[in-house]
Amino acid sequence: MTTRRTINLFLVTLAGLLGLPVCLTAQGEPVTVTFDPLFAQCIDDTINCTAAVTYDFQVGVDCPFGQLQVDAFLNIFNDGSLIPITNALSGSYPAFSLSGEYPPGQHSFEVMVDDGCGNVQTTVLPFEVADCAVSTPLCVAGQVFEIVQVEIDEETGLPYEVQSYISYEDFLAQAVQDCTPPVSYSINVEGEAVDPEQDSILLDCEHDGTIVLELHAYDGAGNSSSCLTYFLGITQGSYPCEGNVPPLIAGAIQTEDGEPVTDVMVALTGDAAEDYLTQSDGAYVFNNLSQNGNYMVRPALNDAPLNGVSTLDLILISQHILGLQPLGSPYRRIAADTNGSGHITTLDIIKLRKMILGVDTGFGNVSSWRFVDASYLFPDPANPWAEAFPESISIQGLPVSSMVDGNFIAIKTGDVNGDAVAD
Ligand SMILES: [Ca+2]
Ligand SMILES: [Ca+2]
Ligand SMILES: [Ca+2]
Repeated sequence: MTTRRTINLFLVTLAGLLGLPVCLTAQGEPVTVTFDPLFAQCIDDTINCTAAVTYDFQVGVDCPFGQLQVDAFLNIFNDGSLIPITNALSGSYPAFSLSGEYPPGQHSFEVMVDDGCGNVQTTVLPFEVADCAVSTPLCVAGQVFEIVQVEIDEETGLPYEVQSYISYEDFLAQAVQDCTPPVSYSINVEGEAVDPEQDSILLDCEHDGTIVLELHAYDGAGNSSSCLTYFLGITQGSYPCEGNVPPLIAGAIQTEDGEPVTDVMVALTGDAAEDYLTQSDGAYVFNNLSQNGNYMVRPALNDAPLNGVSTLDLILISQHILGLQPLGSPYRRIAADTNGSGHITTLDIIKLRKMILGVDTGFGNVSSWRFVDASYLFPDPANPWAEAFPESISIQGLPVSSMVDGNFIAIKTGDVNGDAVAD
């Protein structure tokens, strides 16, 4: 090559001396740029969501005394704008490298090599940065779930059994961060098919004891990862899971306005004796009873006789007695009978006034709360004493059905406008 270069210089010089036109065209062989195409580079900085890219290429020139010039440009997202990236270029003839941190997408470098002898070569080095992974989710383990839970229907006041769901949210300690959101999740019992759409599991009697679960996380780039967890399923005490479980008696205790009453002592007598104190849901349950057994349920609450009692109640009872504004329901009328005589008279007003004044401290003949079988239909709602209304529920020959409708309407004696506090 040295010889050819010398000859070129000699020919140019000679042409000048002879007065011949000098043709300053490229001398020597064309420039070559060679490289091995890069595979897709995976994000390795999940904070900045970039991949470290190193692109090697080799330059070949046939111009030993020329000033070799190598320029590099970045065509980010292949959008056509060429950004000079001098700092990203390293190496020396003939081996060079381009490097940098780049976001996910299709990009390319452009390398322009000028050998100083008039040979220029522009070469495109395409590359891709990809999101190849999603972080492993962190699972919470060891929770306890009852397979079936008893709830109260708000409209009917009836208790009913519902099957429990578990959600991936019950087991995911914290949301997975990813460079390609959104991250979604699924959950399945270990060994069962993984369905990315399944974000919860309806528990059934098969989920008894320790159940191992897989929680999967998916990023927007189609990657997934998973963690294992487990929960303890409890099927005991649920009818669907225990076909021969003894029947139960259950019910709800609410005011006429549908407010559950707390602290009612519900007494079960008959073939079993048991008490149940209602909580804020006003519900009670007696379990493990005998099929075909005979039982009676009677609620009782005799606290705070002045709860909900005010001079307004005196006025309303007076208006009822005078026929100006009759009390609107059989329950309101029972509430107005403060002396337990079975009708509403001025004696009930006198009794209530004595209590408001503190002369009397209790109703005496009647309890401060009374409870009527919710299924009872008054034959004459204007006269609830037309026949003895049921203040307990009797069950003869308890069937093996899951529930017995043992609901009661609660009445606060003396409170005829329903402002007594039920809980
Ligand atoms: Ca990802
Ligand atoms: Ca009375
Ligand atoms: Ca009242």
